[in-house]
Amino acid sequence: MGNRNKNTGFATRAIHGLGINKQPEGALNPPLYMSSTFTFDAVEEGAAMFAGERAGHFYSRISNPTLCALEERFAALENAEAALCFASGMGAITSVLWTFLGAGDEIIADKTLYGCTFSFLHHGLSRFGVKVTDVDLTDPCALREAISDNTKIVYFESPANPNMRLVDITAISAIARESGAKTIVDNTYCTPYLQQPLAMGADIVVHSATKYLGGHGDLIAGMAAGNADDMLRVRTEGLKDMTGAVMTPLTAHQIMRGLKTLNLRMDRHSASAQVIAERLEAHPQVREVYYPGLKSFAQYDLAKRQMRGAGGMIAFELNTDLDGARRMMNALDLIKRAVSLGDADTLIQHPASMTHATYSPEERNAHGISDTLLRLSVGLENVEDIWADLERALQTLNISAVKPKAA
Ligand code: 3LM
Repeated sequence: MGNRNKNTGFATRAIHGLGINKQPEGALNPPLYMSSTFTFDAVEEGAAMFAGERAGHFYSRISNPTLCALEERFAALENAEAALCFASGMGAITSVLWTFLGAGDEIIADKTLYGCTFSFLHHGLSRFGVKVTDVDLTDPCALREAISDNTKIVYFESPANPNMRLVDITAISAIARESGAKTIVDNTYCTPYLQQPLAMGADIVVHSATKYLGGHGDLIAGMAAGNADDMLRVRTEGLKDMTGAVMTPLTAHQIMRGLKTLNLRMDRHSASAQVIAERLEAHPQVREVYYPGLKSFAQYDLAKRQMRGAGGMIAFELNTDLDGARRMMNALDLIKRAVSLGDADTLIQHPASMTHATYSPEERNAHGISDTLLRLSVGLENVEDIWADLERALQTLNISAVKPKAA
């Protein structure tokens, strides 16, 4: 079978990949190769594989046919030459960064990052002689001023976890490229269905596949995509030798199942989040809503330019203090109090004490992460049921504690 799906639509590629490989026994789905090692017909064959002179699988920390099936399918979705699977999103991020950074190099990162990514940069990489510089990448001029010959990587999330700030991927990638640095984008919040950073000039995308790619809250996984040379280096350096953060074949299989409905789920997450964001914005107990699909969102035009839809994540602040916010969250019933995101189930969490507790209070303040910010991952339940739960919980707020809405 040839490369028959190269010009097909996203949903078709999510289900069939590029249609290059026919499965054994006529199976519809790729088989699960639960094998840590692969046998050689002769020692010379093994030696040639170890020397990189012959293609083939010989140990599942390096490659496995089930993982390769997912890698091929995911590369087709990100429009990348190649992709790689990892044991977790952090496994993807650390394997990629360990590959391309060394002592004396600099990484410029946006000010707002997922808590463990921030921690890896500031409490991990920086201990090994890598200079970590935080720059407000929502302002391309700030990157132009900060970037130097030592800068090897420019790294950001868009939208950023948890406050939804967007970064202009085209503008930032162009500045990084002029200076010889690679741009790496964490595309977890959007998935390749809503945003394609590589097409906008980025070099590598990383994902927590734990979220929308898996989509059902039942696995931990990571993915990366980029050009074939970069992905080969990450496979043989960062992944094989430095982290060993290898995905299991069963997880790869579950993610391929998740991908088959990715576009449907993302459309529904986005449509429901739009309704919830608009109703939150109009609610008297809500002070501020940060959602790229709202006209009031500071970067609404940029969102329209670089995202196909606004996604399922909303950040918001209530017209009350932290105790009031906790009371509201504890009153929720259908909506579950949990970290993670992108599941069929709607989840709510408090970044300052949970996902972003890796920042000190001073750092959160300096990095635009308010202590009263709440984060909602809008799931796939009926939107009226999600809203009914929120509206009821908002009513439990003590009216006398309400502060006037900011002008
Ligand atoms: C969370 N986030 O609730 P894993 N990149 C982004 C992420 O949001 C995450 C990762 C990478 C959350 C996890 S907090 C203890 C729970 C934008 C994870 C890391 O290694 O697959 O968890 O991905 O925001």
